[in-house]
Amino acid sequence: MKALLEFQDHLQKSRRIVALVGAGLSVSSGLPTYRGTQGLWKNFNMIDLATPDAFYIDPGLVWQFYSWRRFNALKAKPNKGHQAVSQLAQIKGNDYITITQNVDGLQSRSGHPKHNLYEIHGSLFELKCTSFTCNYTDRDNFTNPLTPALADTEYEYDSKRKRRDLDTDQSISPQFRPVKELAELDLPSCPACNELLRPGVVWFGESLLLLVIDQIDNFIEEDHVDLVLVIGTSGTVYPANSYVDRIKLKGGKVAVFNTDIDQDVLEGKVSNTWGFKGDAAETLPLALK
Ligand code: BJW
Ligand code: ZN
Repeated sequence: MKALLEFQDHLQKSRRIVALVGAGLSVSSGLPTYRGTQGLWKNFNMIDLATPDAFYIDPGLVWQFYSWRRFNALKAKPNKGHQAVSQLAQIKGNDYITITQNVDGLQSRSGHPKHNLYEIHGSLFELKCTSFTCNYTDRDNFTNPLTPALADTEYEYDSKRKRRDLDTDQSISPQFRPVKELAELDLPSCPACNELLRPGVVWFGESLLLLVIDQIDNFIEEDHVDLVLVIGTSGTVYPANSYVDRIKLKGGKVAVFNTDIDQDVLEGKVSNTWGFKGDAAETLPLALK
């Protein structure tokens, strides 16, 4: 309780704030995280699904994975944690940014203003042409399924899940299971040049959009950031994980919202750091009010 009051006092006094968001925020909306026992990478190695090489080797497999992810994200609804973040973003305006690593679009759908939201790993609902000579990009494409062949993937997955739900009478962590081999002709193609389209997400080894990185760097460097909220992320992926240390080094305070938090943080032994353990969809609305 003391920690909560101290945090809320600092939140009130903070002029410039950053929120760094990860997959944990969407868990209570029904979407899995990446790592850990319930994570997306449990059954599949990310090297086989979320790298440019994976797409080059088997675009059909990778498209089935992303088609399934689009389908689940479209069914999911933003939760109270997304809403609390969006409200803070509305109130703080230009002195605030949300950096979300999530590609599910839920933060935006919860009413977050566009000008201070950065989706640094892209979006499941963006499509990009794979040709180097064509810069076709389709944003906010919510078509589902994207091609008739990808429809079968979703149907197969969904019917399996319903059956298993009925058997066990409990909710289960969704897992991706590709159902068939797909040829390039079955996959989304570019309306401008007819080459293969790819999901507009950032894979390992790929550069983040430099314009976005520059804007975030400017926000962090141009003036002192008083507070960084670290929400539902394992902090394993660069460059997202570097922002917290950069802010902390310059004297900013840190508040972590996660189901898994170091005991030292919880006991107040880490300087300038608060920890709020639990589902971020529940802890954020309480802490940010
Ligand atoms: C809850 C909860 C609840 C659960 N409530 N909390 C060696 C080789 C090649 C590259 C590298 C290398 N070493 C380093 C690199 C760089 C690499 C990297 O960082 N690798 C590390 C793994 C070592 N990074 C890159 O390659 C990046 N590009 C780059 O660096 O380019 C150079 C450059 C930089 C800057 C400017 C210009 C150029 C690109 C990284 C792209 C990451 N892409 C992915 C996939 C996106 C597409 C897709 O979705 O399929 O992004 S990977 C995946 O990890 C996804 C996520 O956004 C990201 C972060 O994951 P997140 O959100 O933290 O999830 P989890 O599962 O890890 O954690 C969930 C947390 O929630 C846990 O803590 C739980 O406890 C918690 N939780 N339930 C609150 N209810
Ligand atoms: Zn094209």
